[in-house]
Amino acid sequence: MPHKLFTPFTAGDIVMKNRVVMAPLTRNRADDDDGEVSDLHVEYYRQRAGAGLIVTEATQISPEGKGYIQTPGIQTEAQADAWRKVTDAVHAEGGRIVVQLWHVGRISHVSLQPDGQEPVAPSAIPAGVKTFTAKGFEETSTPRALKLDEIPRLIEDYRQAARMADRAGFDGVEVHGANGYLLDQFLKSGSNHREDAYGGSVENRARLLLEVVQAVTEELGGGRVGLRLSPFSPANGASDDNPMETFSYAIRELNRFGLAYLHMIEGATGGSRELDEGHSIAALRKLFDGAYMANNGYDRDMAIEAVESGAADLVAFGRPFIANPDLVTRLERDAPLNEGERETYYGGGARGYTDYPALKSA
Ligand code: 8OZ
Repeated sequence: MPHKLFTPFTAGDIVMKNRVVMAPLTRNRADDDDGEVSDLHVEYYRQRAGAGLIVTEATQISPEGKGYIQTPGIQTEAQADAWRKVTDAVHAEGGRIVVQLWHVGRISHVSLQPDGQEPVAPSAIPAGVKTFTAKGFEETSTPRALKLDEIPRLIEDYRQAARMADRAGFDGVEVHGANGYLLDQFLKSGSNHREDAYGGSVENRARLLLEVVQAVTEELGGGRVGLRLSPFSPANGASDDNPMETFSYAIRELNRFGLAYLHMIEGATGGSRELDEGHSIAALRKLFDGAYMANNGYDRDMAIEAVESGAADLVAFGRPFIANPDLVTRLERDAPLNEGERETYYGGGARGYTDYPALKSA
């Protein structure tokens, strides 16, 4: 009997050949001017199509949603048509792929924004973290607070991105609601000091997320939409006075959209899985009616156990997929894993991207 981790699973409308997911990984290799992906991306994702599902690197829904150099976009037809080559390659290998829809909010720098403007955020509070710009690693810029009458246009940007995702041939989208970017900035009290309908109470702080999910599910159907959250992660300056309350409310409300899955970063992003007293991923998961995708520091044994016990339906692996294009085969055979080279994680070309070896065929 194969481990359940290696058996098929259907999340909403997305039929996967196994339950190992390639987590979204920012790699900074898109064209910095037009935000288009290239043949290099086609090869990178094709090599990783053994995953049950690939979630692409975070991909901005608009120019103002960009916060790092050389990240791709999914707003224009040209960007969608460039992604089409990626989705065709993954599908030809029997894989499935969704695009992660991203707006960075305050995690940006004026040099990355249209006309050198300030980044936008729920409130004009700097994140106090760094981003990669043309000059290297720079402090993020102080943002300006979005005006109330700008919010409908922002939601339309998500809707347009969902349309372009469909045009590009993606199986669906994952809304990026995690890691201190725009939607997480609205959700969490530390970054949202608004006094209108989008700030203050939990209901108000969750409003933008729910309106974005509504727009995207109207375009694609709930069964083609996933969502990533990081309730307890301090990534990019995120903080909330009462994350159990905030996320219990948001997750209960999300049930009405019939989403394909909920993807949770179970702890500090890329770091500790330990939670504060009273914080519980299992308790939040229990509130969600759909498929549950676990992430953060899983190894083979943890993933097998999580799926076997029912703690998770799907497990997303991030860093191991950088250096192991055939990660699923390696996990199935309990084969050794390649080590990734940090210097080539962010930016560069084929080196450290498409040149990691697969296992030699038997
Ligand atoms: C690492 C570097 C830049 C961006 C995230 C999109 O944390 C990211 C990201 C990660 O979700």
